[in-house]
Amino acid sequence: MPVKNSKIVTEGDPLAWVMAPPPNESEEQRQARIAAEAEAKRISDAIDEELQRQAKAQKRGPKPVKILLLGQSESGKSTTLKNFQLLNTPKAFRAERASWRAVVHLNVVRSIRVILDAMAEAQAYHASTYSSPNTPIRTHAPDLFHAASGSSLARDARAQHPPLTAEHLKLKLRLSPLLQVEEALIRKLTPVGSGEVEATQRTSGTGSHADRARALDREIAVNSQFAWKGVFHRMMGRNSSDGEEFNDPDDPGHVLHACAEDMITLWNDPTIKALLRAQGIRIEDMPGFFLDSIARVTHPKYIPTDDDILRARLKTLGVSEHRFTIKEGFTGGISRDLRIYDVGGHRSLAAAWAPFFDDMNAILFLAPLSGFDQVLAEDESVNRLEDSVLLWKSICSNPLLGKTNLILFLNKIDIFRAKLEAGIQFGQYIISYGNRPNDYDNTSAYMRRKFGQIHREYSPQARTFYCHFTSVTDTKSTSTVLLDIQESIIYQNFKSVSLTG
Ligand SMILES: Nc1nc2c(ncn2[C@@H]2O[C@H](COP(=O)(O)OP(=O)(O)O)[C@@H](O)[C@H]2O)c(=O)[nH]1
Ligand SMILES: [Mg+2]
Repeated sequence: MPVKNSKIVTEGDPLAWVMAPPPNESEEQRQARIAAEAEAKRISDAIDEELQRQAKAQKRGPKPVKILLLGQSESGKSTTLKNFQLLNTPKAFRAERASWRAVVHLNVVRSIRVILDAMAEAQAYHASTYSSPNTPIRTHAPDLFHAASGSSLARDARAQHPPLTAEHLKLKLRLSPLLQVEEALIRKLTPVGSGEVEATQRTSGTGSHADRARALDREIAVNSQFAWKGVFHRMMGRNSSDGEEFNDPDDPGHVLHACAEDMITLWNDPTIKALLRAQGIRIEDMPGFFLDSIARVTHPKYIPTDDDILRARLKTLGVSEHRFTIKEGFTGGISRDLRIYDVGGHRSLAAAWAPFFDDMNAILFLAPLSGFDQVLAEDESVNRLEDSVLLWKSICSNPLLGKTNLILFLNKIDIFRAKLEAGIQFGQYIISYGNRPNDYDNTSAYMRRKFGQIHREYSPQARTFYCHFTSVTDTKSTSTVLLDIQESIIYQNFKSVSLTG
């Protein structure tokens, strides 16, 4: 405690005696002493401040561990984030279940719309060949699901459109209310003023190719800052998490429920299946595929399962940060902050990634192998897998990221496998592969080598290549990989802290 009045010497207080100024102090000495005391106080205060700061920092825990998710649109970034949530905060993840119900419904309606549009195209084709057999077949391909160089194949196949019966057309008519449901759901997800959205209003629907391409290419996108989950929570009954019926009369789920049987009939119809095949459309590989579970997901008491939430597709725009606290044995019981950054949007938003680059502990890069026979929705001249390779190259070679751990997920291997098994030729799209065997083992190993080579050649300095074959819609296998990643990143962080002192 500073001595307030140094002239008073208290008997029996040795400290006061030591601190007391000498009895015959000159003015000069007094000034020097006061200056020395002031300096001592300044130092003491500074130490106190530092101790307080350290105590606060200790309360906050050590520096957070940051992981950035990167990859082209639809590569599986948001799905990976959902896996992190399921792994670290399962209760919070499940509390949001009911909100995902509307997204699943939107996905169902979208798939049905793809079928209805394919039917419209078949009708238009038959009408035109009937009235004028020489009318050339229009081949504008909504190439989301078409072969990159397969337009001519698709054209030949389209000439074999199976004709639709009156029964089909009746089904089509009965399902038309679903289109209004889609609009209602989109309106709820993107209310006026919810910020930047890329709303997919259905075009007036003349059934033209241009309309169809527009409708297929443009997808509803929600700004990551918009609390869309709250919108759907309000629609539920009080006990909805226990399977209580959704009690809002405006709930679009009612129309879906009423249309369920017709949707099932349509999806299982052999002519419709042949029609989709002829047009080169594989709905089962599209994001948000639920047509094999229509009865379940349109049930009035339906609450999405973990798997459903992982399969549900909702495109987000903007960057969102998600925080978790990890308490694991391997951290010695200390809790660590984990922050995951999900970057939504198209390639054009890649510039928005830059500010998040330099202080990341790791970048988790997703490259969906299944995209080998697809082109980008935003640029039909670019093959999706090739785009992933180029993006990977730019991340590897970025000098700002020279010291960042890069973890590669060669994703969507389930769809990749299914495509190879369906006879789609890898070498037809990835020319350098040539005519090597069209099986999973050879093709996947080839791509792993390709990505690894780029990593080796373009990294500013040598670093380890971490690569996993994943299907991030599979929670079980993904959780093992993510746990491993979390642990090793945290461990590395500890290592670097202890090395620097
Ligand atoms: N079958 C399958 N679907 C996947 C896989 N990864 C993601 N998806 C689906 O692909 C769609 C797009 O994924 P999303 O995470 O939204 O991609 P993002 O645009 O990168 O955030 C979603 O419907 C996912 O359920 C996968 O490994 N297998
Ligand atoms: Mg996303």
